[in-house]
Formats: sequence, structure tokens, C-alpha cells
Amino acid sequence: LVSGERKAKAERMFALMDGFQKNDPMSLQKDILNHVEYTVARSRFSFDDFEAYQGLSHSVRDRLIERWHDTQLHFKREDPKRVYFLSLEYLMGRSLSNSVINLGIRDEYAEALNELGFELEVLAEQEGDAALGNGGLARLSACQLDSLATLDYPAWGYGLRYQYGLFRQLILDGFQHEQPDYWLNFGNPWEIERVHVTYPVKFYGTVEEELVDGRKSRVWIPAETVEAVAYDNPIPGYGTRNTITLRLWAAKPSDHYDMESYNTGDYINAVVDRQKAETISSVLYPDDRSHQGKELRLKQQYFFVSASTQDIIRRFKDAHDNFDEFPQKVALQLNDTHPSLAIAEIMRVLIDEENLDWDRAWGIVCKIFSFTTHTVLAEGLEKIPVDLLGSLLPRHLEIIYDINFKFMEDLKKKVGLDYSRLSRMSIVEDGAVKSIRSANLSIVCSHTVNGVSKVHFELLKTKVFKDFYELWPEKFQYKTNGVTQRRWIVVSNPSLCDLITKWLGTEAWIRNVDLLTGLREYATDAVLQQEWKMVRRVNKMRLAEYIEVLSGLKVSLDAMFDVQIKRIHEYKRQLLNILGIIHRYDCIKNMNESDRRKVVPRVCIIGGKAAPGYEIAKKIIKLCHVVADKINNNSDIGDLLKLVFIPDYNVSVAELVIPGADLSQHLSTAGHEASGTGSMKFLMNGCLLLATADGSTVEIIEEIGSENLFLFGAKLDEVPTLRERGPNMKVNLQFARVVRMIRDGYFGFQDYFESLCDTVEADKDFYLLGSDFGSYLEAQAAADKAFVDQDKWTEMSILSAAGSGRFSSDRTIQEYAEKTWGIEACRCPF
Ligand code: F58
Repeated sequence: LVSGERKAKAERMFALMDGFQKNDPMSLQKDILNHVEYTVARSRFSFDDFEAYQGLSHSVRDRLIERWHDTQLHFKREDPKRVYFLSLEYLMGRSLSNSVINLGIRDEYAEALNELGFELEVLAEQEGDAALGNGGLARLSACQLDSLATLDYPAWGYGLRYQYGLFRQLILDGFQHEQPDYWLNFGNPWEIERVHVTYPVKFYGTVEEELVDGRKSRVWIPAETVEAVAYDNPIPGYGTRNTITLRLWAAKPSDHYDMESYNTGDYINAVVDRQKAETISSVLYPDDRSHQGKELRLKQQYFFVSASTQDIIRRFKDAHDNFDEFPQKVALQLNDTHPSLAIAEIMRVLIDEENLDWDRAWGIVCKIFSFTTHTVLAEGLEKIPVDLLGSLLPRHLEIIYDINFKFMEDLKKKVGLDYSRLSRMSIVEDGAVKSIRSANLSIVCSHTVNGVSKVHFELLKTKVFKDFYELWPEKFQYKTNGVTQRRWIVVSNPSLCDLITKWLGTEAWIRNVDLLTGLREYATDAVLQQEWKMVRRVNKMRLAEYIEVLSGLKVSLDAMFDVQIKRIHEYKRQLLNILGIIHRYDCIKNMNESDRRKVVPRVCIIGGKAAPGYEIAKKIIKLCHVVADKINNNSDIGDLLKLVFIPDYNVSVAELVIPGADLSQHLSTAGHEASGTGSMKFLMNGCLLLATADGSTVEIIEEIGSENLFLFGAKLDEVPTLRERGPNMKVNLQFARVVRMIRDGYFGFQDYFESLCDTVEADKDFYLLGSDFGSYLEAQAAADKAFVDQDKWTEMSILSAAGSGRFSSDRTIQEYAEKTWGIEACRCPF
């Protein structure tokens, strides 16, 4: 009877609501105008592009919310095992185009807007990027969420809602300046504030021994409480109703904390003090590694972990009362070590709050966590000073000590008193600053440790985590990274998307990207080649227009567009690229007319941010600008060579640049890029790669064959020898010459570039620019040669896209689901 009543009520409500949102162009128009009038509060007779974007995005949001509610209800009913993806960083970029495409109503919206006198593409440009992350790791999280939703997995993403995302890069006189990213200033239609989903997060205080039920227990008496408020961002899947949640936490002052301060009688200061709580989620730390040991960073980590685990445990307890079932219902994925305090937090909750004994709690913890590392350098691993942790989270420190004590006891039984090994593997590092090694904690407590490419996996086994691999080989796996073809082809390269669909005769590749291999058979087909070239040319035109708007520079569409866009880092060797460009410039200048006619014209495009404290990276940016000034203003050079630095590189800039690139460069010294995902986006778009055999490039070669890309440089196993050999007496003359040009002040700023030049002097050249220079130039020459034969180039381009299926995040996520998390799809039936 009750359920009958409920059903009747639900039906009444549904009728009142007019059923589901309708998606015909007429209803969409009405809906957009209603939002302009009532949500944006502008007159429907007079609104500009931005207001139209706002009305439009609210209308899309309504449709997202419907599906999202249905999905959450379905998950609740089915109660499948869920995966919780914990990451401190997400680079989501823009949401509008991606949402309408994934909802399957792009064309309807485009038509509706046309009739209102607007263009969908133009309005989409009004949106700012959500840049809550630094680089590859953060964009990977965003791609993986898209795949989790599309593949119908019951998944939640958790993160922090930074008020300021990654800094904006402003270039003044060729120097990088950092500006705050006020991304929330104009509102964010893609999030839903959940004022009732809040959790208290506690800090500081002491641990005392108390008698609880006649048992001696350690009890944490915290001294500060901050409230975590949930902001939900619906993530729609493609070709499914499933819409999952990215839940981001914002810090707010807690009422509890309130009472105490107000009682002191100093009202104004109490209010001001209260507001300080919000600083926890105020700003994303840029990737300069100097934040290690900073209290605010640690606070962010725990704030995020505590709120997320409370939410996860609450959801579990809604349907279950026995924690032994927890591992059957919950998988917790640690995206790098940043959320590793979740381990200590779950132990604490199980023991101190749920009254489980240590062994039972430990048994549960060991079954739920999996850990993915994104670094190749042992030096890059995160450490938390014990003093800092002890003051901020005293009970967690005790728990980590206990975990370590038991681990060390066990280890001694296995490896004996090999003190050097014991000390390397210990979670606690005794050094000048006693610290917790987050990676060791994560490995000890996770059932699976993942690398992000085959090469990375080898490095983990043989170097970074060698001791652990020898102890627990079964824990170690790898899942080669991938990117989502929805954003990186369908959204960002619609003409290529249509062309692929036409030739494959189906759209199915958008959910099953392996079908792209079907393009192989047409790689030499003259008609496809012609159409492929046309699409590529239109994309180059778009990019050329962007460059002209940015810099006033007109570039030739016949030139090869050669792109390197990624964070600026010494190991990524943007300097090698610039030195190569100087060499090219120098050669052209010294050529006679007839040789000049044979030069393949190039437009070199570089973009990326340097961490604010990373001096050498900032000098690389300045060098790029002074070299560009010299080249671009030289009438001898003309269209044969141009150099452009694209400022403020972010996800939406990538969406514009990647489809327009002929060649892209991935130059990391072998053994330094864990995977690299930019290369995969270029590959999908039919851009040829010029790369070292590092990270995922090794697997790209397996898929497309080494004849379809330009490889160069020392191999992984040659790097140590080259380094040990020390100063290379026969340093490439060409290399010495270009470095000398900078040192001699040919580009100005002679003193400023001195330290940069020092980094590649023969005896200090850690990243081996000197020894790789010769083979780099050869690869560049091979690319020039290939470009002359446009039919051959197009064939290679088609084969690149055709071979990119393995690098879809759909494949990565499916592997995680099956081999690491043990979860199954749970598809919303409507
Ligand atoms: C990147 N790491 C790897 N870290 O460098 C890249 O090879 C890989 O493809 C990618 O992860 C995805 O697996 C990365 O982006 C960070 O940005 C950290 C953020 C926090 C501070 C330290 C760097």
C-alpha cells in the first residue's frame, strides 16, 4: 500500500513537472530564454553572448541533473561495488560542448540557437576553463572520469574545489608572470552546491588514553574543526543515461568553532577568524615540489581525505551494518600519493569510531586501496615531516607508526636483519628531517600498485620500488594511460569526427575506439587522402587565425605546423627544441638562394607554464621569446621559419592547437616521462610524432610501427652510460655553436641566459641535450623530407589516427575495473 501511495505521488509530481525535459529545438529555445530571464535575470529581449552562454548552460545543466538523479537512484537500488577515485587535481577544461555531445543533443541545441541568432561554437568560447590541476596527472583524471561514466561504472570522483585554480600565465616582455585564476567570479553552472552535504573535519589537539568500555583506548581530542561542503559536478557518459558525480569539497567555517570564539566577546575578530577556515580550499599548489613540508598543503590533503572518507562510509552504512562487507562494496583508488592519508584515516575511523580491533581494521584496509604512481624519480616522491604531521594529526601519526612497526617486524622475518634494506623500505625516514614516506605507506597498505606505461612499470620494478617489487611482485601492475576520444576528437575536431564516421560507416568508434583500425585499409585511398588533407587544412587555418590574433604574426598554411605544448620542465627538453630552431635559423641564414628554395617551411609553436619557483624553466620561456623576435623579424628568413609561443596554455588551448598540428614533439630524456598523454591526443588527430623512446611512446611504436613516426635519442638503457661517461669530448659541433650563440649575446640577455647555458655544458648536461642533439637533427631532417611528399605524409597521418585505439582511456578504465578494482558496469535503464 505504502509503495502504491508513493508511486501515485511520484506520478503526480512527474505530471506537474511536465515529465522529462524535452529536447526538440523549440523546447530548447523556450528553455534557454526562460533561463536568461529567470536564472540570469536579463531581459529575454536583450542579452549578449555571455548571457546567452549562461542561459544555455543552465538549460544543459537541467538535463544533466535529470540523468544524474536517475543514475544515483539506480546505483542506490542496485548497490553494486563502487569505485571512489581520490585525486587532488582535475583539469576539466570547459564543460558545455562536452556535455551537449555526451547527452546526444548537440545538433538540437545548435539548431535552437541558430534560430535565436546565436552560434553554439561562439557561445562555447565564452566559458572559462576549470583548471583545478597542474598537468598530465590532472588531465588524466578528467579523461578517466569521462570513461568511467561512458562505460557505466558506479564511480565517484572526489577532489577539492579550489577557489583559485592553476595560475594564469601572462607574458610581459617575454617573461612569465603568474596571475590568480578567478574562475568562479562569473558563477559556475556546472556545479551543484549541496548545502546539506557537509562534514566536520578536525585538526590539531592531543591524543589521550581513556578507558572505553573497560578497554584502554587512544582518543584524539582535536582542537580545530572546519566544515567541508560538497559541490557536485555531474559527469555525463556518452551513449548512455549514466551520469556520475565529481564531488569537490570546499572549506567553510564550522558552527561548532563559532560558539567558542563568540563567547570570548570579540565579535569582529571572531568573524574574521572564522573566515580563515576557507583558506584550506582556496588555492591549488603549482607543481614546484617546494610545497613539500608546507602545513597548508598537508591540511588540504587531510581535509579532502577526511570529508571524502566520511561520505563514503556514510553511503556504505546507509545500506550495510557489517564492516567486513566493506571490501565487497568499496574500492578506493589513490591517484598518486597525495590522498594517502586516507589509509590512516580509515584505520582511525574503524578502530576509534567503529570500535573494530586492529587486525580486523587492517584486514579491511588491505583489501580496499589501490595506488597509481605517476612519477619515475625516487627523489620526486612525497614526504611528510613527522613534526608537522604530529602537530596537525597526532592520532594519524601514531597509526602510521603502528603500521610501520608491524610492517618492519614482518619484514625482518622475511629479509632478516638487512638494515639498509629495512631502512629503505621503512615508512618512516630517519634523516635530518624525520619524515613519513607517502609512497611507502601507499604500497604497504594497497593491494595493487600501478604504473602508467610499460616502460614506467619496468622502472618501478627495477629502480623506484625495487625492494617492494621483490617482496610483493604480485602487487605490481601497469595500465597504460589513455585519453578520451570524446573530448580529443569529437569535441575538439568535429570535422575529423565526421570524416571518420563517414569512412567507417558508423559512429560506434566513439564508444569503441578500436574500430579506428578500420581506417587502415583506406590509408592510401586517394579520396580519403584528399578529404583528410582538407580537414587538416581547415584546422590549420583556425590555428593560424588564433596565432594572428595573439601575436599579429601571419603564418603560411603550407608550412609544417610543428608543436610542443606541455608543462615547461628541463626533462621535457623544450630547450632542445629551441636549440634545434636556432640551428635551423642559422642554417637558413647561411644558405644560398637555391638551397633556400629546398627548405621545408616551418611554423614552430611552443606553449606551456613554468612553475612559479622554477627559475630555469622560466628562462626557457624567455629564451623562446628572444629567439622568436630574432627569427620572425628577419626578412631573409620570411616564411621559411616562424616561432610562436602560445601563452596561458590550458585544456581549451590544447583543443584548438592539437587538431591543427602536423608534427608534435615529445622530447623527454629516456626514463623521465612516466607515460605522457599529450602524444596520444596528437596521434588520434592524425598528427605525426617526433619523439624519444620514452613512456608510452614505446607502446605507440608497437601500434603504428616505427616507420610512421620520427624517433631519436638515447634509449633507456644507454642513458646511465652516457651520463657516467661524463664530459663528451666530441660534443657535437653544431650543438656547441648554437649554445655559443646564446652565450655570446646574439639574442641579447647574455647574463640572464648564462645559468641556462650552464645546464647543458658537457660536464653538467644531466638531460643529455648535447649527446642527443645530432640524432634530434636527423629526425627533424627526416620529418622535413617526409613532409615534401604530402601523399605519403597523409598516409602516415591516417595510420597514426587508425592506430590510436589502444590509447583511449576507455581501455585503461576497463583494465582498472577488471584487474584492480573488481567492479562491474551498472547501467541506468531509462
Ligand atoms: C604526470 N605527472 C607524468 N604530476 O609526468 C606523466 O608522464 C603522466 O603521463 C601523467 O602524470 C599521467 O600519468 C604529473 O602530472 C603532477 O602534475 C604532480 C602534481 C602534484 C605535484 C607534483 C607533480
